[in-house]
Amino acid sequence: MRTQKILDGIWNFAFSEMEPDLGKIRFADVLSVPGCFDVAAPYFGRRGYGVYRRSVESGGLVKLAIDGIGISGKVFWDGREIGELKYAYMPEEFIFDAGKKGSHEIAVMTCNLHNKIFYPFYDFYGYGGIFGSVTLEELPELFIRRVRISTTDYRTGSVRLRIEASEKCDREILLRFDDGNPVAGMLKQGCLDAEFRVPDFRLWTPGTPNIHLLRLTLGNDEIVEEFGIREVRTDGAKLLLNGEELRLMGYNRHESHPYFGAASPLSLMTADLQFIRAQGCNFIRGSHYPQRRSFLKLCDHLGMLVWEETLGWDVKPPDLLSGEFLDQQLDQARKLTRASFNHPCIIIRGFLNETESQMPEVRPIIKALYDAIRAEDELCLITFASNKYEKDCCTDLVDIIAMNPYPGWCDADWDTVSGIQNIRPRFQRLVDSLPSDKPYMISETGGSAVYGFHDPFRARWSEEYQAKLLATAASVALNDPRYCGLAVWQFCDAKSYINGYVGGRPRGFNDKGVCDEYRRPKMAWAALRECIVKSEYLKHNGGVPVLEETDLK
Ligand code: ADA
Repeated sequence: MRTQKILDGIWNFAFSEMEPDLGKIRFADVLSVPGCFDVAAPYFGRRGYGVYRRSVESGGLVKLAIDGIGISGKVFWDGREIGELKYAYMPEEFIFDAGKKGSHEIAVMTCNLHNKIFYPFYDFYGYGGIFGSVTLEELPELFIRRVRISTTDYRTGSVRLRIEASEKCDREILLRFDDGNPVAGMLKQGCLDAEFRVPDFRLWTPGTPNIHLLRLTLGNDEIVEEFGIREVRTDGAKLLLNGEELRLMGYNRHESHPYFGAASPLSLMTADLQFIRAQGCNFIRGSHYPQRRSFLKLCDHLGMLVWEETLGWDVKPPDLLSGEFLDQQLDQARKLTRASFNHPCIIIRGFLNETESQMPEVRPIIKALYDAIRAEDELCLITFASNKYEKDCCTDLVDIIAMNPYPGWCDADWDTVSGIQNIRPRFQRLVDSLPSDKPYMISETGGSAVYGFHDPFRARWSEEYQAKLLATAASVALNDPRYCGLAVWQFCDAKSYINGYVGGRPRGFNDKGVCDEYRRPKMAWAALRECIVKSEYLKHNGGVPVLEETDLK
């Protein structure tokens, strides 16, 4: 087996408002990795360059993996730049010659200044730092570069394996599923593309998230990859998991916490997902960026279905229509598909949240992004979340139609006390106007509530108003077969911009969380649970058990 060094821990740290010269930095401080430097004193809220450094014993050919940074960065080995981290949140890997065995210095220069990938107007905070684990593997000269595992027939447990070695060699490779006997395969020109039947296979579903292991041995290299056997596809307006109707219910979730920023520890992610699952939910939309490897692994093991997407939020022309913007979106789409290919939890890949999909000029962009993901993964479902509703001219280009309607909140007139009566008719008009030959889901809906603010007349921003709004929306979407899913906006309040935002961001937070930023449930939590327990969705949720209320106490 390859040995993997986990480099998480205490690193030297230096902050500078201007881009520093690495050779001249005085590392006067220390911070933790993973961690966001701008969540606590003395760097709270500051924007600039946060440089992390530590020493590591290693050498020879190595693979360095970083599970997400913010907002951008560069990686250095003994002062030499070995790679760029262009995209916030994106897991990245670098293979390079680390020199002679011995002590070396690794530095990660992060920068939390906004740029033309993460614009300052995005409705979520742009944290700085190293969000996920940093790991280093020493590689033999001939190594397994990549393995893709996809289910070709869930009824027989057949999988397609595509293996790439580091050299174009013709060599034997040993494959072993779980504790079974090793089977020999042949690499031709460094590649193998073949179908295998997994012995004693068990299907992956949200209720039974069975994980299989594939051990690959090539010369001195050996890796173990996890995978699940499951098929997700559409049939007319239905979504199918292993041939059975699947409906989705869950939340949009930001990586956000007052003390951790976007570097949530695994224990926090686990607590979030367990809580969401206990409500009977089976789905997370990882809004609005690529998801950490550790998060996806957790979802694989917990049986949580995931939509992940490129970073890009309401970018408008002229930037949207510039070739440069499309190139970076395509690059992100390919990278995220490659990074998460083997995770059974991923069912949907997306891009460009709330883009200008009413403009004919945007069609080629959507088509190009769809094709880029499809070229990497022939099976996943592909879409984007639209807020152009009846005016959207791109619904024919995707596999699932996904819309973000906000009746009851964003449709307020100056003199309306409540907009709740608008929800049912608005949902109905929208669903009637959409093509009925494809599955349709609500990828966002919601309203704000300030935790602890109560009002007997259900004033806007009260917990009562939000609870009523979400219960009304959920009772429609969870009981009408025309909806294959509902992702509530959002799981918990998430930091946005301190100086406010046109839609109203009191406290500097997007307050549409069903929990506050410390995960304390608002009234909407129980209201949604009640809807879920009574809904049609429960018959099609892939077997997720809803905990009794007594188990939640
Ligand atoms: C949009 C957007 C979300 C959030 C939401 C809101 O739908 O996709 O990121 O900003 O609006 O709270 O207004």
